[in-house]
Amino acid sequence: MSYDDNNIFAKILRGEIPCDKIYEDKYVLSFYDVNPQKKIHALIIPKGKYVDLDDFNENASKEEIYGLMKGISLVSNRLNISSKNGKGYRAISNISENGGQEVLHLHFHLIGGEKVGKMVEK
Ligand code: DGP
Repeated sequence: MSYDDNNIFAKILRGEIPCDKIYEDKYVLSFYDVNPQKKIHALIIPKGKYVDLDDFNENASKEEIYGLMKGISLVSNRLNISSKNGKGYRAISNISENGGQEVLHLHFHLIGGEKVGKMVEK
């Protein structure tokens, strides 16, 4: 699937739609999910135009991949949910139709602040 510049996260990246920002650097933007599933529900997205994790791993530079992976732990530390300074969290990336992806710009959900519960529905 090709990248659609009109997806909601592209609009957030361009500043056309506001977000509750947690962290930003050259490679990533992190903000709170508009529809939190647990006490803490953050999103982290790469600044580059990637539809999903497969697209990212295939086409992103090493720096972008490193930046996103590092960014996840940076944000978890900032939110005090990491295994080091909190009680842990779940990092999820939904991919395409069977994964239940709604917004077609790669993102990881960082969910924590309390027990997250069952990993998947049966
Ligand atoms: P997914 O199903 O993995 O594509 O999750 C998309 C998430 O994005 C969903 O949890 C709700 C969140 N979301 C959708 N629109 C907005 C928005 O405009 N702002 C913020 N902060 N989150 C949004």
